[in-house]
Amino acid sequence: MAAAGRGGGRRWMVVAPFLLVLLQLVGAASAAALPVVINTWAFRKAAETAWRVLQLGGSELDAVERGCSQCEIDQCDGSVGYGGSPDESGETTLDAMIMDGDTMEVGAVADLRHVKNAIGVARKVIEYTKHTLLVGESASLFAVRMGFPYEDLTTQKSLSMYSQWLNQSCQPNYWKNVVPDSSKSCGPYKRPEKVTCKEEQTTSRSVHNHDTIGMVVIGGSGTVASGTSTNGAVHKIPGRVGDSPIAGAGSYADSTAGGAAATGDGDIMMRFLPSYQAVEYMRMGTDPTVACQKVISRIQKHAPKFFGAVICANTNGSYGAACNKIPGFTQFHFMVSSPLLSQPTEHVVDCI
Ligand code: SD4
Repeated sequence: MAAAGRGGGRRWMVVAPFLLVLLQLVGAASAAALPVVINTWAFRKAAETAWRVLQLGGSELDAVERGCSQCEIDQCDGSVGYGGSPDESGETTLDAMIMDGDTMEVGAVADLRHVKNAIGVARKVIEYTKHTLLVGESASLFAVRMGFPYEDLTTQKSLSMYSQWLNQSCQPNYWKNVVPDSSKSCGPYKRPEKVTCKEEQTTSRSVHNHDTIGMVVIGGSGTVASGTSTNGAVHKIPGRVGDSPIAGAGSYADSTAGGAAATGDGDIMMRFLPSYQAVEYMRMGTDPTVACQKVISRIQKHAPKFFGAVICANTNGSYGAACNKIPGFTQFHFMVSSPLLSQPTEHVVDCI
């Protein structure tokens, strides 16, 4: 035994330096897990743009802004940027936010009209105001003062979506308990003389009518930034604002814990502040995938059929996602860029 022990000791002396080098390599590998860029859906060009910005020395906020702007330019899935999701009057309006996880500053715009680069305007809210959220035409005026062009967001596609919707008696829509019966005819709607509370009608949410970009960037030193951009929900009631521009709902960033972003039925999801909640779970040491799953299950308890997904990343560079399983939506695709991947890579999770 003793001889074996001495032999083991000699072997150890030989092996130790190699082991040390190996440990250093492993250390380097985990350090190399940063930076990380993660974004909702398979929006590859947005992921590539954000990653490139970081590689060229841009800040985490720059990466989020440019990545989401890319989707606004590309009109990702028709649900981001101009020419998508016409509201009940046929207009496209935009919601966006950006958050700095170092300073906890947020810039956001909601119901933004006539300006294409919503997340660009949101960034200007951080840079040039002491506010957090600007809305509607007043946000557009602010944007123009910041140098953004004032232009029509309507396209042939959004016009034809709108006229098709009018031709099908404005179905589906987001009204309930009104006269005339909103499940059969167009408005204008009014409150009925006598309120008979009916069961909540199912809304127009289909899996394919909204695919907001939400992005989280964790820089090499652990600085977190996050952001979102969307044109919201198709045929929404004018004035409707979703979860995307709301800090803690659409996204949340805190450089002492991590970042998260949400996509899906904002009218439901924003009631639960899922991005804030996910970051708080990660702060307590919960793995990002589990953090995402936990916020999805919290919403599920109240709204089992909600459409939605969340992405999560912590300051070590670990990441994950989760989604609520409903018919037609059983898997969620998202993009990840990291030094451990040779290129921005599409990931998929099974919904729970
Ligand atoms: C909204 N959450 O306005 C956004 C839309 C979305 O995937 O995320 N679509 O409700």
